[in-house]
Amino acid sequence: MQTIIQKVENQERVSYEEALKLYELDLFTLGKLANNIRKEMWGGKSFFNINRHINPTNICKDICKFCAFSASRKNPNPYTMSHEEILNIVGESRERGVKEVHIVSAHNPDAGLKWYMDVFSKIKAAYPDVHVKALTAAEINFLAEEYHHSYAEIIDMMVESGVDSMPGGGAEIFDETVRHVICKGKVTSDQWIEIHKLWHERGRKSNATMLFGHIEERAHRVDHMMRLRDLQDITGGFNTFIPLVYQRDNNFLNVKNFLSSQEILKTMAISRIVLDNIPHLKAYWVTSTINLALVSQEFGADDLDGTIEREMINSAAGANSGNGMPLKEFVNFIKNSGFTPVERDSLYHELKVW
Ligand code: V47
Repeated sequence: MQTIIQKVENQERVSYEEALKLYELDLFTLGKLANNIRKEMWGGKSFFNINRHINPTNICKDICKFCAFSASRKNPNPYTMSHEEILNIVGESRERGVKEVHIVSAHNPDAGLKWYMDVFSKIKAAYPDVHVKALTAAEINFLAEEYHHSYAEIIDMMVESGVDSMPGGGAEIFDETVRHVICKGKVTSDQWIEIHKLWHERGRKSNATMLFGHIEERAHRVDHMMRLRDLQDITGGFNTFIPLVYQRDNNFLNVKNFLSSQEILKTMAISRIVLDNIPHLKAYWVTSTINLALVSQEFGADDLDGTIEREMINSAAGANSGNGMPLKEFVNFIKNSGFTPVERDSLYHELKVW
């Protein structure tokens, strides 16, 4: 173990086996290693943005067992927003200072490709200064299959319609055996990687998530990180890694054991150590709770996402995020935990130190 610790301290890259072994370290030694990396990269800054999540439809042709958002017998309230509704939300949010809209939908076969794409050009025409982060690799795969296009063609349409960056959703856990159980039939791991690669090749940025704390094992998490690190070596297109803690309510995945805070913090710390080529690590307060997100700042995380305003995917599964977080409260949380809140834009340009 001492050799691995030495390697991390010398900022040498750790292997899959070494990363897995790091889980055996006590939490505080591991945290210190990750915190040193975080401090070297970002000092005491904690980044956030003023953003708004919009989830325009919950009608989905896929059946992911962990999902409580899509309309099903556990959530029998199907909806699809009109473009007018979405534009009104963007306009009102912008008035309140929102600079990014994060738009993610279910895979709705009745909506049409035009419904998915045209809303972005309408947003850009009305509010050119609002950053549009939209369409996960899972949605892109759905649109390509449903409407018989290549990924490259869908990505062309996104660029033409004004999508600025891609969110990291749909990655779940790359290991194929776990994926088969939790989200059979959805975008495969290789497809997810291929889509992000194509997006990066256009000079665009994206994020990468990992859904953990369900039926996966530590080895699957490390494997997930390794596959992302390999792609990032080639493209350099990921801005942020976002570990999403599994939420248990209203879904069809029968998980009995939930992660301890210690295991969540260890996973944050190991991801900071392994993903030496991804600049930011996001503690997504929606799924970790704000308390643990604040603690995560000392375990490698330098980004707390944002104010969000409204969130429907994770809150459907039990997260306390339905109404976002007031800006003042958010900023004070960061300050009171000893860090400097730095408002950023979607591409991590610093806008204001609060
Ligand atoms: O892909 C679904 C996850 C994701 C559950 O890119 C669940 O900046 C926990 O990707 N428990 C969507 N998670 C959210 C997402 C995201 C969030 C914040 C920032 C960014 C970014 C991306 O939510 C899905 C899925 O992995 N999810 N159900 C659940 N029960």
